[in-house]
Amino acid sequence: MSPTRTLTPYPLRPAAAAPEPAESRRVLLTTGSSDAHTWNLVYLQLLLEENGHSVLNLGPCVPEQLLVDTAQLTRPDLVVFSSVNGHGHLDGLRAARALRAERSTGDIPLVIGGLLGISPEGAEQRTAELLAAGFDQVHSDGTKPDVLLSYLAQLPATCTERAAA
Ligand code: B12
Repeated sequence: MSPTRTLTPYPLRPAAAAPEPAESRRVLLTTGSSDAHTWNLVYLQLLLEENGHSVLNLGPCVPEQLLVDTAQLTRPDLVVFSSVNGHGHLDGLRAARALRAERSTGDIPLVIGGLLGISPEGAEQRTAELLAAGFDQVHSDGTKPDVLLSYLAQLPATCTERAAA
């Protein structure tokens, strides 16, 4: 007869002290109109939400007009543009120009990161052009997305009445 097995539950650890909730900001998350990658968006959404922010994720291949219309409707505290297919430079220029051309979206903080080009060559020029088009921050290829958390922490909330974008 086989010996009786007793199931021992995992020893319960004392609950870790809950981290201080970050002051919630409303983030509009987008990618370029040519960019079909989605896991970058899922990752960024989870990272931001787990740190207390609300995220409206527009998904892949976002036309510039959809981005502008959504930004007008929801007035986010920050627009995060994520590029992976290497055309972030070109897509990002169009998106920034479209947002900056409208009075109602012209002042919304806007950052871009991920993979902005298809080669390291020309990175400095790409950054300069993206800044000139209206991005407030341009994160070079390989920058960890955690930088968004410190940026969000210093941004004023534009809308305190709604919890989500
Ligand atoms: C899965 C994948 C696909 C899938 C996507 C499926 C899906 N539903 O997402 C499919 C098969 C559809 C695909 C298609 C293509 N792909 Co693809 N794909 C990949 C792959 C293998 C993984 C990407 C991924 O999901 N990573 C996981 C996420 C979580 O990580 P991430 O994308 O790196 O994002 C991180 C950072 O970039 C950063 N980050 C992202 N955004 C931001 C924003 C800010 C502000 C900051 C600070 C940081 C940040 O943080 C994220 C989390 O750490 C990569 C190669 C690789 N191993 O990375 C190629 C890769 C991205 N693909 C590539 C290419 C070229 C393509 C195609 C053009 C291929 C083709 N000729 O058709 C097409 C794109 C079509 C299009 N219109 O966009 C190239 C891009 C080259 C470049 N940028 O220089 C890569 C790098 C492969 C390669 N080595 O050549 N792809």
